[in-house]
This record gives sequence, C-alpha cells and structure tokens, in this order.
Amino acid sequence: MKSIKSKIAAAALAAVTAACSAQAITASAYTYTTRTQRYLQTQSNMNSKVGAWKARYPAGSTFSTANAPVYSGKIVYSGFEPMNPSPENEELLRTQAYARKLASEYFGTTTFMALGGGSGFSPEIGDQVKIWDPDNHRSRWILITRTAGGVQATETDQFTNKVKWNVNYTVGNGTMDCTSENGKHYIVSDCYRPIKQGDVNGDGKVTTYDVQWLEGYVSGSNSTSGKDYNLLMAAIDFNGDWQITKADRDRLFNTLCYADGSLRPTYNGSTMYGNYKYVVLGW
Ligand SMILES: [Ca+2]
Ligand SMILES: [Ca+2]
Repeated sequence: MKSIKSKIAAAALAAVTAACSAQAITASAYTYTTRTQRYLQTQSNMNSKVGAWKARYPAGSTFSTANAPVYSGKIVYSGFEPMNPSPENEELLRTQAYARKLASEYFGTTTFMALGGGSGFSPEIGDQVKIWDPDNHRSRWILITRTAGGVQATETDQFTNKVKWNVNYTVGNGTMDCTSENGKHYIVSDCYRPIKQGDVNGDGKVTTYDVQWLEGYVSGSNSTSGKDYNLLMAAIDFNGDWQITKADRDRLFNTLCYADGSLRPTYNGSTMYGNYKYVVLGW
C-alpha cells in the first residue's frame, strides 16, 4: 500500500513540476498512449493494419510463440475490479496468444478490461472475443477486424495454429454464429477491450453515465473502494494532476455534451467525441 501511495504522490508531483512532459508521464504510475480512440476505432485504420498483418501472418501460416512468447498484461474485470490472482505474467497459448498479440500491437497497450459476454455483447473493432462451442465444450479467442457490413475476425485454428483471415460471423443475443463454418453456433463468453480514458464506471463505453459517476465521486457518494485504484485514476484523470476533481468531470462532460447538456454528434455509433486515449501500464 505504501509503495502505491508513494507512486501516486510522485506522479502528482511530476505532473505539476514538469507540466506533463512525456518523461514525467513515463515516470508516473500509469501513463497514456498518444493515439486516439477515434482514430483506432475507424474501419479504415483497421483495414490498413490488417493489410500489414496479412503480410506478416499470411493465411495458412503457422502462428508460433516458440521464440516470442506472449504474456498477459494487466487485466481487470468490468468496473475496475481486480482479478485475483492477477494473470499479469501468465504466458498465453495458442488462439489467445494470437488475439492478444495483435490487440496489444493495435491499441499500443497490454492493459485490458474483461467485460464478459452476455446478451448486451456488441463487437467493436479490435475486440478479443472468447467464444465457446457448446457441442464440443471448447473455447477459442478471435480478434474482431470488421464490424460494419458483417462481422469479421482473424484467428488461429485451435488445433493447427494456422492463421485465418476474413472469418465471418453473425452476432446474435450473446452469440456468434460462424458463417465461415456453415453457421456453427458459439456462445460469447468473454470480451477484452483496452481501457478507455473516460470510462470511469468501467462498462467499456464512454457515455454520460461516466459523467454521472464522476459527479457522484466528487460529491462523495461514489468511491474507489475495491477497485484497481491506479487504473481507475488513469481512466479518470483527464488533466493529469493525479487527483479526481470537478475539472476532470467538466472535461468529460464537455467532450460528450454541449453546454446545454445535449449530446454532441455521435461518431461511429459511439458517443465519443474528443481526443480520448487508452490506459497503458507505465512501470
Ligand atoms: Ca462507461
Ligand atoms: Ca485530475
């Protein structure tokens, strides 16, 4: 506990004295990427990344972690609830390693939130999705590469590790049926996404519910108790002073809403508007 507190103090001091220079942010407990969510979540950006990936991992080639193991980064449950034990240094295998490697590269972070499956599931670009085969009681991980005009994923074969591209799915009520496998039925059991700056209630989306959560925090009715404090702070602290204040609430409000409280135009089906970032583990 002591070490966490001292890191937070150091981060706050660094932010004030060095006016958020890149070095000061690197020295803090957590840091942010400089790429925006808006940019990364566009289909055209993913398309160009897919082009580069296809050259590196051609369809039918074998994805091997023998020489370059993939390790789990920092993962929390929705609502910033810590995983216990944390899988932080766990070596990932097979389909999960492939999906994680690509997602980490795409978003520039190894910090993700496990949002679970269920009826509310709606895939987003770059999602790592765990799907369960109820016939054979097996799971595999896929990476979402397209959301509009039919959902597509890239994945490795769970038996041969061979890379597949443009695997087509139909998304249902917490399900994904693989049209590339004659409509084979799968249940969505989990979905990992990078942690978005502004998603302070930890539901994977940045909405006015997050503004409400911040208002509750500032007024003392919400607390960080039982949550991963550092990750939550990194998601909240828009102005980089490592404190949660009305200034952070105002920043989020102004990126989502006009002064009269009406929502700004949506972008790509989300309510994100500003220069949002992803939370990156910085030590
Ligand atoms: Ca949220
Ligand atoms: Ca702040």
